[in-house]
Amino acid sequence: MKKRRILIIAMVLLAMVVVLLAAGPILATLGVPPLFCVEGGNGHIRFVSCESEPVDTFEQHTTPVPVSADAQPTLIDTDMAADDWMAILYLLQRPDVEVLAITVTGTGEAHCEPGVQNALDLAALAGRPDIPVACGRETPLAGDHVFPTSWRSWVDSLAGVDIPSNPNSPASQTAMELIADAVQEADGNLEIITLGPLTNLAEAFQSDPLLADNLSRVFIMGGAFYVPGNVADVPEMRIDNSAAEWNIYIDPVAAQMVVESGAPITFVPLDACNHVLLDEAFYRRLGNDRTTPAARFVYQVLTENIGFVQSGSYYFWDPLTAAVAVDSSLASFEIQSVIVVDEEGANIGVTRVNPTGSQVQIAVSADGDAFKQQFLDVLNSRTGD
Ligand SMILES: [Ca+2]
Repeated sequence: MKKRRILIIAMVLLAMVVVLLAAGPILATLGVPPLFCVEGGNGHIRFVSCESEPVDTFEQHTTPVPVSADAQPTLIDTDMAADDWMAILYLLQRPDVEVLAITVTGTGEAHCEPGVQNALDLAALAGRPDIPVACGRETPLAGDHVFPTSWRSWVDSLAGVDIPSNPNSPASQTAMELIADAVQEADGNLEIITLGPLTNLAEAFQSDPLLADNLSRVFIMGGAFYVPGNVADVPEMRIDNSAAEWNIYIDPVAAQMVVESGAPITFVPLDACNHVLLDEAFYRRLGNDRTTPAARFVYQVLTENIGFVQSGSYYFWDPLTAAVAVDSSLASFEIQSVIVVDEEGANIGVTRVNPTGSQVQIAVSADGDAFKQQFLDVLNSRTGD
């Protein structure tokens, strides 16, 4: 009798296992994850928890990014780091942006000579080998702040990624002269997008203060208004300043000069950039969606820098700034009076809201998902009406 009861219980348990195994695939077709998975074989079957494959939350996109029929005259002022490369390619891939010139700031991450050559080569990669490129001065207007040496040599080498060389030479003008020429050419409708320290722009405004009055807008990747800065994040630099952001910190005198120039200014500071993480999910997504030389180049660069991608501290600083310049729906803004602390001391390079300052627009947050979709679409030339 007892044996029979045990046999019945064993049969019931077996039936339950069979039902669960059969139910798994049926439930999976309905999108319900299984409770457990079966591993092994040859008499060594065991039940384990199911490790799900990483699933990207973004769907492949086929609707082209709408673009305006009128191309916006634009000058890119860049310090030619990896996120600058992405921003430049994004802008060059947009038919509604007309890049008149690229000026390289010699006080930024890249040194002048490799920075200019890399900018020329990227322009050629995007089908615009003719864009004039020139570098500016290699020391800040005041002080001696510099980017870490290891960062500089990595970006000078274009992350070790080979792209075809642009046969064109650098422009015969200086960066300052290219800025002045572009202001004149655009006749009051030039946008300048700055992606590095503000040395070039300050020098141009110093040489001709009227330039600032003839700009449609300056978009600045820089500053940190309500969030911590990022210069203290590099241990080997031992910078005791938790509030300054790199681009402003390198040349605070130049930054303050630009802020008070009278030009209409939009800051895209860390406040907004912190909303747009460049993470492994995006990297994988780009890996499955790279149909143009620009998209393939960005994937190669991120592959070379995969540790940073996985670190959780890599943001789309410059690409977001470029995208916000074209599409203001990607961010939300405040109008504030601001200053840059440009005197030596613990707070040098800090950007502050201050009633005595100059009125500017500040991007305080950004739509990360919308940006990433648009960035991928534009890199892959999915643009249209
Ligand atoms: Ca930059």
